[in-house]
Amino acid sequence: MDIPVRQITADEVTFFQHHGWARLDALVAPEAAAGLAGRAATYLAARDKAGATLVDQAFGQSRDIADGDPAFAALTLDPAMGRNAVRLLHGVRAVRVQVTNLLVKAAGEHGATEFHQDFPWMPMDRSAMLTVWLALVDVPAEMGSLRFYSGSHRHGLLGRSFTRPGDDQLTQHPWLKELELSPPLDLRAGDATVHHALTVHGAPANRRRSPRLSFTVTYFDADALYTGLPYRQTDGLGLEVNRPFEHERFPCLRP
Ligand SMILES: O=C(O)CCC(=O)C(=O)O
Repeated sequence: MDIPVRQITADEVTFFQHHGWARLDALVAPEAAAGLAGRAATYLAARDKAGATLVDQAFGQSRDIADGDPAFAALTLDPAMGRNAVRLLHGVRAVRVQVTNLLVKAAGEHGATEFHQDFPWMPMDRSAMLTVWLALVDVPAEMGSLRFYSGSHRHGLLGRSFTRPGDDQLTQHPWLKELELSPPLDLRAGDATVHHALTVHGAPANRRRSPRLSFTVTYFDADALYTGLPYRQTDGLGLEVNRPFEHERFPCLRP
């Protein structure tokens, strides 16, 4: 299943580097997104709902979806996705896939996604990492499209969230409210947002009856070295500390 991905513009790259996030309208065609939404709904319906973590209360997940599904694999490994990620992550020669995921946020089942950074959990020795969040259905702001604190990616590691109640970034660092909060975004199916792994982001609860469905893929600097930090995804893979992530779990995309 071929899903054409457009090349991002120079203005989008500049906006991302300045703000730590960007909106990428029509990254894929709406018809392609609709095809992916059908597959996503099937996977998400079959997911294990037993989890009761703070993350599980914010959204449901089907992690590593590109490992088993050819359409999501093709999208994840599309050379255009790799080129876009390399351009956004200034100074990076190539990227590897860190993780792919399907997310669902359903009214009545999930609440808001608290404001957090993605990087504090990661066993990489550098923070050049980003996540593309692709709307698979129309996601008006009231369904919980992401919000970002612009420029927060320039404030370094701000600590982990989702470890205990009340550890969202705004509670830990009230000064973040001095930064500009991105506007509520009305996304159409096929539109995406992209955020740096140090950018503080979150999402309100879904206030509509239909579920918010999205696909995410996270890319990181292919030259990053493994630090050995305990992390469920990398534990037991046999990665060597201070060596790159040369492993089939982290396919490399070169522009
Ligand atoms: O979709 C959400 O509500 C949160 C997703 C997120 O935090 C991420 O993709 O990094």
